[in-house]
Amino acid sequence: MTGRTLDYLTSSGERAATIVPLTWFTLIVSIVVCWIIAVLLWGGLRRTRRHAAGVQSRDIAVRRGGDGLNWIKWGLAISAVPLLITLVWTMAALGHIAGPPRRPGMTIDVTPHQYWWEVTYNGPTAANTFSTANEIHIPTGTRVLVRLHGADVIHSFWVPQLSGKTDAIPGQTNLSWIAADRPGRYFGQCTEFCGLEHAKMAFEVVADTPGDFNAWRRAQLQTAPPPATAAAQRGLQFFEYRCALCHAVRGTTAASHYGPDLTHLMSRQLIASGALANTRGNLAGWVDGPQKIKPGALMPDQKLTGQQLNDVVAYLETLQ
Ligand code: HEC
Ligand SMILES: [Cu+2]
Repeated sequence: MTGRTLDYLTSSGERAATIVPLTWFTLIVSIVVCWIIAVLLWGGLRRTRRHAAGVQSRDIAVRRGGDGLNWIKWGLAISAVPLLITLVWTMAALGHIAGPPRRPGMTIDVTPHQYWWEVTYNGPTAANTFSTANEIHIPTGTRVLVRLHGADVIHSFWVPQLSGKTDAIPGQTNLSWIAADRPGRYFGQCTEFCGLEHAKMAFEVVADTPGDFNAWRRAQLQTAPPPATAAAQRGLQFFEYRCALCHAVRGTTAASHYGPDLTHLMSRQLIASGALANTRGNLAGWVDGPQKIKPGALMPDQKLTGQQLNDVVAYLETLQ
């Protein structure tokens, strides 16, 4: 578990690993340069004070041919070296990682919406295709091509442990890619201001071993089983009449993709784009009053009776 960190000074995958040493190099060079400037400035100020006690600075004539110009020449020559190294290194790093991989091991489609992430895994047929939300599962050791589709406004896809940022622009498909060395959960965040709930538009990349990933994929391809208990059955009826307007559950009549696909809602650890842990209490709180949790989110408060809320949550809990 890597935790909810936007730490970009370490990496967990091939792509980020290419950028991190360059980040450290520029960071250290910048710190050293700031110190050198501070020390020279401090020395310079002391020298002038000593030499010119009681003399106004405007009275000191600038001497031509003095050693002042040498400082500038040397300063320029020395700073050109790290700048040149940074330039060449940046070009080399970009050459390695900027383009999409020529032979990606897997391709997924990610569509950021105002305030959540739709993730689609395309198979050869519709029965092999499914979509989920805010949790992107990938197998470790695989270069995964991410096709970013702009849906409404500009968003930006960023998983600091795995990759740099790529914008999703309406009417356009941008390409990014991610790869993870080891299993874990890697925090991601929208990094382009997209409206009221931009800050609560997070997601997670879950890297599984290839075996776990295939098991997960097989489970996601299943349609939802018919609910067994009376409460859950009432919940499904209510869901098809009230929530199907915006949500899909494969295996029922609910088929709208305006909001997240809920077929395997309970397989996700977080809901509402990372705003809440997926517990029964949080789920009930969200369904009843999403506007209290994410004011401005595009799911209106549902204003349910106690019975309706109970039934619909009982139904949601069957969506393993
Ligand atoms: C007008 C459209 C609309 C209706 C009606 C609606 N929702 Fe939503 N729902 C959304 C949107 C949009 C989101 C994503 C919100 C976000 O994260 O910003 C969402 C998110 C959710 C989530 C979180 C899913 C996840 O994985 O993060 C659940 C659970 C949910 N809705 C359940 C329901 C239930 C149950 C009902 C019916 C009582 C319902 N919704 C009615 C639009 C709607
Ligand atoms: Cu955003």
